[in-house]
Amino acid sequence: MDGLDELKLRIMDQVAQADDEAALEAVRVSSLGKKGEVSLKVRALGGMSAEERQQAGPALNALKDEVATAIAARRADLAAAALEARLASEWVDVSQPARVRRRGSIHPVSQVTEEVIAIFADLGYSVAEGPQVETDFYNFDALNIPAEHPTRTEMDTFYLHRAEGDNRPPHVLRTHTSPVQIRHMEAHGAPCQIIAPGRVYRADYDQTHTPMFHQVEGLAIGKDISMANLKWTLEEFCRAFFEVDEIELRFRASHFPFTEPSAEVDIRCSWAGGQLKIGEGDDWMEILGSGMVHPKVLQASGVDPDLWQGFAFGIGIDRLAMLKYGIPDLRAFFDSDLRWLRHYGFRALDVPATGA
Ligand code: 2NL
Repeated sequence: MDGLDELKLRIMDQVAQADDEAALEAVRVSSLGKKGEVSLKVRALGGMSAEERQQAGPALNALKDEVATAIAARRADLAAAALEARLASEWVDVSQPARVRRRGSIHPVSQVTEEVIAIFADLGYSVAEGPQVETDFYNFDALNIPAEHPTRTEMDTFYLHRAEGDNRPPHVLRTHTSPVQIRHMEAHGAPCQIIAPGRVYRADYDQTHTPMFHQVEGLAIGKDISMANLKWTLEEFCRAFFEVDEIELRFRASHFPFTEPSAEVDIRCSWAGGQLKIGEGDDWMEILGSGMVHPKVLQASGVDPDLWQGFAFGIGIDRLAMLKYGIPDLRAFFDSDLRWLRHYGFRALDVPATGA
């Protein structure tokens, strides 16, 4: 048929020139669409004689097929090229390190907790954990704290709300981690050497107190553990924690319901020039409370006080952090101020830094 070869070349050229999906669709409409050049020629077959139709028909059908095939092939090429371009532009190198400026830091409380755990691990202590919401039995009764003791009042202790007529035993936010140790003795008996670090709560807020703070308690129960073992253990701890070879501790008689005898422990220090130095000078600074576990406390924990005895102590973690790292204000500890966290925070690989 006249001009069919020329038409085919022209359409094929348009297909090859179409460089996106929209241009290719325009070529399809102008050739194979309802009013497209090829379609109009197919329609014209109707007005031809049978002879003419027999000759022109197959040639037109062949052209239609070739054009459709060429358009489909071009469409596939364009789609592949588009995917290729997208993959190139959206490529992410997942092996790149995180951006340095946005790296978080280890909170001083976490740092000191890890240090304390590492030091006591070297002395053979394992870590015990327990709930922060306690019954008044584990928080007070088992520790020989009498019903009328002032620390039990709502002035000092956070009580969980109870609906009218709810007669279950009162629950409190633990005021120390001692209940963790009671539960440990109850579950595992004696002997034991554990520390219990964690959050504790007291209704107190001023310059030196926050309603939530951190404590680590220690407990060693055996057949003949004495005050002498307590003194050595605390000296070893202070040497390692403050990274000072020559330290001196002073035991002052005190009173806690859960220990007998009880002692508050001071460490020799100097504040010359407003700078704290541990182990030298003529000042004494109180750092912890301790004593021999009261027989009634052992009894309440299911440990026979006629067979077993031992010592216990309690230290404030937040204050340890302030002393060791020169942090002045306790309240800033829990403000989540990013500038403070960047200044006093530690890098991940500094945990724990015990100087050992
Ligand atoms: C402080 C120091 C202390 C204990 C905590 C304790 C735990 C058990 C039994 C006996 Cl299970 N004692 N812990 C002992 C002495 C002191 O804390 O200044 N507390 C107010």
